[in-house]
Amino acid sequence: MLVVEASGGAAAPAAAPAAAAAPAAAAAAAPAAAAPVAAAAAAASVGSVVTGKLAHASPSIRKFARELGVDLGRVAGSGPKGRITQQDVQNYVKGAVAASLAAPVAAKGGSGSGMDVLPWPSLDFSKFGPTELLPLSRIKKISGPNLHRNWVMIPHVTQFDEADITELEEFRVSSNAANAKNKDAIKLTMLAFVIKASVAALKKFPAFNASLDANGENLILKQYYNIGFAADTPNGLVVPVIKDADKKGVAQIAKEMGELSAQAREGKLKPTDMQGASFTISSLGGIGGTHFTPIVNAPEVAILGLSKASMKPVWDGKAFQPRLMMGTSLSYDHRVVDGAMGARFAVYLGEVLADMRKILL
Ligand code: CAO
Repeated sequence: MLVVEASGGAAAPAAAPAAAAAPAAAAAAAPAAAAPVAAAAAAASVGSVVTGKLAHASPSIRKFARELGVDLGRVAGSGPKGRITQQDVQNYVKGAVAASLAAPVAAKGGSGSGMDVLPWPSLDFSKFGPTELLPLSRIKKISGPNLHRNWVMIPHVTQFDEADITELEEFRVSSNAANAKNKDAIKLTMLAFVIKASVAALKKFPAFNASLDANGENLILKQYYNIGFAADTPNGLVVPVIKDADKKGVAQIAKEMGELSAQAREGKLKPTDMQGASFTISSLGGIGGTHFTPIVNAPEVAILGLSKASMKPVWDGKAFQPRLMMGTSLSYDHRVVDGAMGARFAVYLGEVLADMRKILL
């Protein structure tokens, strides 16, 4: 499950997140950059002979070797009496270059020096049947690299849980029914309640409402609660943001979500509508499924996935009771949040959804 924050253009998810992640990317790249050097050094001994004796070569060959940075002590001579020829020096250099190029492949699986993966398969699919070329949408082209970065750079853990929303759903449905005759009434949505419950959990567990700083050594705790929500549009996924959700009621949040979702579907969201989230929720509750693994939207630290609620028998200590249970999937950055805290956040969120009065405590 893939989510991005847009920060420029209709869905330019990533100027800010990318900038924030850049030092980490650079850090990750550093060992990779060093690898060819090490590989070249190792390769320098490939096919060469270390004699320990003074190399037997003419002054012009010595000059040639110096210009190429070749240590003649490592070059085997093929001329009369082991004399090193120009061809020997050239062969040595060719061997060193070839070996340095091959080294990262040979080191695959054990180098620890970045993503030593095979090239993407390139196939002529028409050999197997008819095909059609469909270009990715602009949103997908922008969000793809962000999702890829977030997937490979953030050590994700996803905590699955179930929230008992029986009473909450009854309250939501009865409130909407009571307002049904008022044409200006706002339809209260489950997601709006979950945004409110999430703010309570973020306040209790501030590390979730935070970002790692650029060098990955400090946590920037945010004192605002801007909640992004994934919205499905014909062109792809966008993440509008409800600003200051802690200061708004459920009806106001539901109203803003309705407006932002409509603008998202019409492709009319402004970049500022998609910036500044401190936490994101992705709801597939209107579609189906039990759980999924949302991808953290860097530089945020966590994302909550909601799945479709269904009636389940829940043991109350004496008997099974029919309860409306909603799957929750909390993905978090394990560099920031440990497993116990992840589970506590999910449990607390479930408690709040089971009884929203907990927020008042
Ligand atoms: N369990 C069961 N039913 C649910 C539910 C849940 N958790 N959440 C919503 N529903 C039901 C609602 O009751 C409603 O049914 P009715 O029309 O009969 O009342 C229906 O689903 C639609 O719900 P909604 O109007 O409240 O909309 P929503 O809050 O579920 O979703 C929005 C709004 C913008 C999130 C949605 O339009 C959307 O785009 N969802 C997809 C997001 C997405 O793609 N996420 C994945 C991102 S990662 O790739």
